[in-house]
Amino acid sequence: ESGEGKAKAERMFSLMDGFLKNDPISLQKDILDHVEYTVARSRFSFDDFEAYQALSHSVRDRLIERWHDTHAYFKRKDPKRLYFLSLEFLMGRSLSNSAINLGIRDQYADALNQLGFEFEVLAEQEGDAAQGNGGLARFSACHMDSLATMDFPAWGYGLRYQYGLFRQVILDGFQHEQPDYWLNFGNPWETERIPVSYAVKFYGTVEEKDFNGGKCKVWVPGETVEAVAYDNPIPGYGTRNTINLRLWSAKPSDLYDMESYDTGDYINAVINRQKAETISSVLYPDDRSYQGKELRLKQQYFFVSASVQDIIRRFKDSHNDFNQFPEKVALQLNDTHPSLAIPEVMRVLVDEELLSWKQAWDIVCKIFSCTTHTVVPEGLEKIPVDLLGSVLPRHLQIIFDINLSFVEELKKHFGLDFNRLSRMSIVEEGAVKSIRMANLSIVCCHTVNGVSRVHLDILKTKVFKDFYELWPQKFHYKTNGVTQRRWLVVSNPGLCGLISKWLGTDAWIRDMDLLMGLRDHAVDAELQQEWKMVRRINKIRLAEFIEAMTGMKVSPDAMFDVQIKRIHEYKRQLLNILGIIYRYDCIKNMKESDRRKVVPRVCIIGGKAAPGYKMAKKIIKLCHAVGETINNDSDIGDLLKLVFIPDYNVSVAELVIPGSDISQHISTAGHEASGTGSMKFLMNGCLLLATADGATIEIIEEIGEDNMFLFGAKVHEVPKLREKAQNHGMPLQFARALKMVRDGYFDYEDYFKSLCDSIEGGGDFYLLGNDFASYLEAQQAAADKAFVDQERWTKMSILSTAGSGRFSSDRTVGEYAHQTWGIEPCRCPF
Ligand code: OX2
Repeated sequence: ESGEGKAKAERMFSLMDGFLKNDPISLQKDILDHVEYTVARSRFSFDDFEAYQALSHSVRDRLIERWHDTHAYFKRKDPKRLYFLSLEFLMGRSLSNSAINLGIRDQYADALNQLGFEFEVLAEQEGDAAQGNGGLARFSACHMDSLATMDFPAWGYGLRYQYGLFRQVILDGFQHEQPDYWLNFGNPWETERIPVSYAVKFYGTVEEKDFNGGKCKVWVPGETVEAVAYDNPIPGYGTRNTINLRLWSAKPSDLYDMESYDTGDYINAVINRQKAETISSVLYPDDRSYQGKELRLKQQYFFVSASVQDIIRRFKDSHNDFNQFPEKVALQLNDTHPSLAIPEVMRVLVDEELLSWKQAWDIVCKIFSCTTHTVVPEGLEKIPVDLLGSVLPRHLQIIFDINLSFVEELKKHFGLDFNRLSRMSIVEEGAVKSIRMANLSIVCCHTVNGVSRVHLDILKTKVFKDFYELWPQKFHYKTNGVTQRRWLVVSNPGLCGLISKWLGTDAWIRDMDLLMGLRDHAVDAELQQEWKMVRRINKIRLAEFIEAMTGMKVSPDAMFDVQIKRIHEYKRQLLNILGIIYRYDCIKNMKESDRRKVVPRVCIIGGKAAPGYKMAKKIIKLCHAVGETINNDSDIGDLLKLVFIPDYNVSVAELVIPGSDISQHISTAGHEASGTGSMKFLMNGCLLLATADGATIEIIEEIGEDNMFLFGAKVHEVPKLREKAQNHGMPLQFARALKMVRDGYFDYEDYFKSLCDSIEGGGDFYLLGNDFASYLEAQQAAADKAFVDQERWTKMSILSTAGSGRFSSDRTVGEYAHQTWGIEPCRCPF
């Protein structure tokens, strides 16, 4: 810069005190200033919540500082950037994670102590940011953490929902949903960017205009909504890099329908404007069934359109040749939810930037990649053509045009194989003509990634078989991972300290493979002792939590057996509950002398059911009904307890996982694309009781079959077994447990009838009957027996943690960066 600009910059710089300081006095001053000036309370009188608010603003200041530096650095270096588009981000709480990643958690804890507060207690004040459903949304959150930590120049883009995932309230054992108006108490982590806003158009018509001797299309919208950016800094660990998660919120647009004001109906005109905001109001709580709803479509397009405009604006800030676009931009689609980005980029390039169709198409084919999380064809998103044509008329034309060339290519490749053409076409003919979003994504993305090795096999041989035959080179997998920063460092400080002590370094927090070093100490008596101690403290903490949530007292001496995840038939919580019923029945019929040999167990189940998913809701009720009987049976006492933890979310997981002995990942083989819960338990030294499904197959390779409890049918056996299940009866023990439910042993027999029928009358699609015997065996022979031998158990536990390195999202993101996105680290200097 020269002249006036330079003088101004120098003056600004001279007014700066330097970077924010992190010594205890500066931190205390900072917190108190925020109490006074941000929270507007007196520094002489404020409560825990106000202290939390002030504390998080103080942390936020530090995030913003680094975030400015990071983006200034990115701008200067102009590396290829990754844009990660996802309709869901399940971030959970931010305070501890941010303070730890900034490397100043302990300094804050000291500073707060001197003010008479405890960091941990204040951290509990924060609500959960639940802008997503489950695995897919945690995938986004873990990836953001890894991208920042590994210094990748990346941005996350999503939607800022006013209502996150519903709160689950249990009344008389039934799930009820309550809205999660999470912004009620403010959100100190976000920054509203009023100037960063874009008009997003809907409805209307497409007109043809003369242009340069030819024709061009002009979309004349019927509605315009403003997308306003909310920025959420994502700090990396052990680096100054702090990247951005930009979430869009819908606001009425100034361009909006001025006409209605002339009609005299002013009040209604204002109310109508207000309706624009509904686009970003609520997260859809069904995580794998899509009904082609108009609002959902508008949500998808809204966030995609704003993001694409933002990305193109950033590119144009420093480039004027779109041929360079693929060298500077990689766009990652998290499942098919953001796949409208494809026709949107085409539209902007052709209609607005006036590139030729061919030029635009070449660019599109180079920039997009996607991850699919789906295993079954029924889970694939479809949008009815009529709906798409009405909401996004120009996009429908573009999709048709893409499909036209695609079908031509197919004909060249496969000849006139009409069955194949109709299966592969982006447009599905039929009662309701629809657009298949997965087909659109595969056609336009250069890479399609599955989330585990077996998932890719299923994609290649079943779900996308035709496409695999056409483009084998497009299909890859990157086995999922989770971030050890949140799932170990934040949630299990005790174990974390122990690991660092025994490895002699905390470098594993950025390099999880180092955990392998623990293998050398797995049978060391001293480590075993310390390991048990840490795990016991975590169990006590969990027992206290259970008492606080449910009023039930459980003993930390018992084995804590946990299944926490969304409630789904394929995840087989029902198998777990029937196993518990069987165990209960056995204990009940035992002689007193045999009872003494029983390993006491606390079975813990948690998870939400989609509000419209009847079977899943019945499973929740069954869990409560069975718990009611068992927990109040004086014959049973402490030998068996069944606890349902309500309102399972990220923060609950952070508390439950470190305190679990065993965790269950028992989906019918071939149904869980990956599963990431298992990885969190594994890191925390909790043993897995699992089927060989999804990423578990790869976990077995890392830790060995001996260090977990494996059971059940294998993926390739499932189709045959299903046929068999149709024709054969149930194993005895299984039939007995089921009969107890059917006969009303736990009451509500009418309500549970359809649940029982789904197994007995419905051919047992998820093979509960088939897997029951081997499930019980794994539970009794393996788990119960192993638990009695605490030395062996602890060894298995240490080896689980030691073998979890591969399941860090750092590894996953590294593979994506290298193999799919073609991006390099860009580390902001300190
Ligand atoms: C989930 C998958 O069910 C799960 O197996 C996987 O680990 C996770 O995504 C992350 O990849 N919605 N959620 C998922 O798939 C869909 C669709």
